[in-house]
Amino acid sequence: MERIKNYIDGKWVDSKSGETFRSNNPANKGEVVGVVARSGREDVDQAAKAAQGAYDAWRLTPAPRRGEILFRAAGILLRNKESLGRLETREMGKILSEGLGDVQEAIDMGYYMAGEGRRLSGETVPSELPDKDMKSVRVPIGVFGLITPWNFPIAIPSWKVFPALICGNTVVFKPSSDTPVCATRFVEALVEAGLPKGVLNLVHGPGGEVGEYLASHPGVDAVSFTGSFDTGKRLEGICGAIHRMIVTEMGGKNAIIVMDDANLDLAVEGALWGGFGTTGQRCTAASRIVVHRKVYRKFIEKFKRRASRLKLGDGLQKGTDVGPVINESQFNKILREVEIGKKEGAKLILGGKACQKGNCSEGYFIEPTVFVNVTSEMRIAREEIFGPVVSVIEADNLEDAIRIVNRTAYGLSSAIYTQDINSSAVAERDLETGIVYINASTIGAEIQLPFGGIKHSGYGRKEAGGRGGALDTYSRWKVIYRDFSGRLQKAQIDK
Ligand code: UN1
Repeated sequence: MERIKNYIDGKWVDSKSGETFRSNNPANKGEVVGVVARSGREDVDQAAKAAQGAYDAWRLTPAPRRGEILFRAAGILLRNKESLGRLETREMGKILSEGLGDVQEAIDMGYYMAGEGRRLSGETVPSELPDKDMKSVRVPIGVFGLITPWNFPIAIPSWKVFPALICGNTVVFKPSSDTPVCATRFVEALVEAGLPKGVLNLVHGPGGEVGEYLASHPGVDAVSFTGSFDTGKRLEGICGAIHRMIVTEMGGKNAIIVMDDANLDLAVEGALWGGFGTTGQRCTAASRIVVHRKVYRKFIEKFKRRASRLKLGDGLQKGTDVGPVINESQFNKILREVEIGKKEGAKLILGGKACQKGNCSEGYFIEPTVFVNVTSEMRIAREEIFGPVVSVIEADNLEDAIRIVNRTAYGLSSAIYTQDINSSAVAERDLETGIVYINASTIGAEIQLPFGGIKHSGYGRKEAGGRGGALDTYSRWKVIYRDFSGRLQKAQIDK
């Protein structure tokens, strides 16, 4: 059991109140992974003050130098990859290969953003007047409040912290209370890499208190949040009222379309990976499979057969396909949603229950669950469940399938399995989601491109990578005109 502290102004400290909370292993409730500082307002005040104090020196540090620190941090994460991956499995529950993948994403993000330190380019364009030049430069925004979820406990912090830092911002980072140890290990890598004090501050604590206070704090200039729609919308309201920039990345009700000409075995594999990978706890999870009526029965038969063979258990054990869900409240919520699905008339063909057999008896395990004969009006087809529950919906044709996919409040990710190039082109154009996959599942976005959705899935700019993701979110444009003619020149008028 480990004592996990805040990191404020270059020091590891307990919370002012001295209170703590526990982070437990969801596969084995009795195992405490860390005893963690439970912060309150005073701790956030101190962290914001430290971030403000460090801002000028960091903003004026040449970006390539900032990049060198990120590069070293990525190397440290790489060195510790195995132990970090195992920690992810213990603290969050995802199976080891996925834990290692999560760490790899953070390593990739670190190297990628380190390189951006030498490329934070803007534009220089000619002036319409003689002896005058003009350019746009990327400048930092100030102190960023970063709030991250538990489902990608190292990767998502890396999507936010690395770009915020390379652009010259300083940070107050509030990770999920379900995965504070992973977040701390991530911060430790940056500390070991030589990040100056005050540039990155870590504050643990409950979202309702610490996160909301951070988002509204006068010492913070901008906020980036990933988590549920309800919380994100509340934070958008708080920030909107005080004229503060906020980026939110929220839920999804993502769907895979399976056309009658699809490679059906490939589509089944995609649906399994998208629906039950990470125990369905990805905002990109494929919680709906919309199947052409000509292959509906055949798909269900194959999908059920494959899903029923998935092995549930502790993700550290070899051969486990699906780990536990994160905590008791999610466990109860998912089972409630399953009951609602049954009452609404959807047909449950697999799972639907907690699993308490064998090595599942000590954790929050829910059997991979499949509903068929689902219609888009049903709650299970509309609400994000964030667990191992997949709804199969029948469609008449491509247009009908696209209509069904678009008929939710969310718009993060979608996919189509088809061999027809024209069908894929129509889907690519008409699916109302931030990300579209062709012949691949709805999960597994890469960091070199922006990540994020539309409608209830996100607000503001995109996340993660690509210029439109990382850099545009964490910097703003400043435009400079320089007149060296020595006389008054008037644009538009002196032409
Ligand atoms: C999330 O669930 O919040 O595309 C992010 C994916 C992952 C990221 C998911 N790379 O599924």
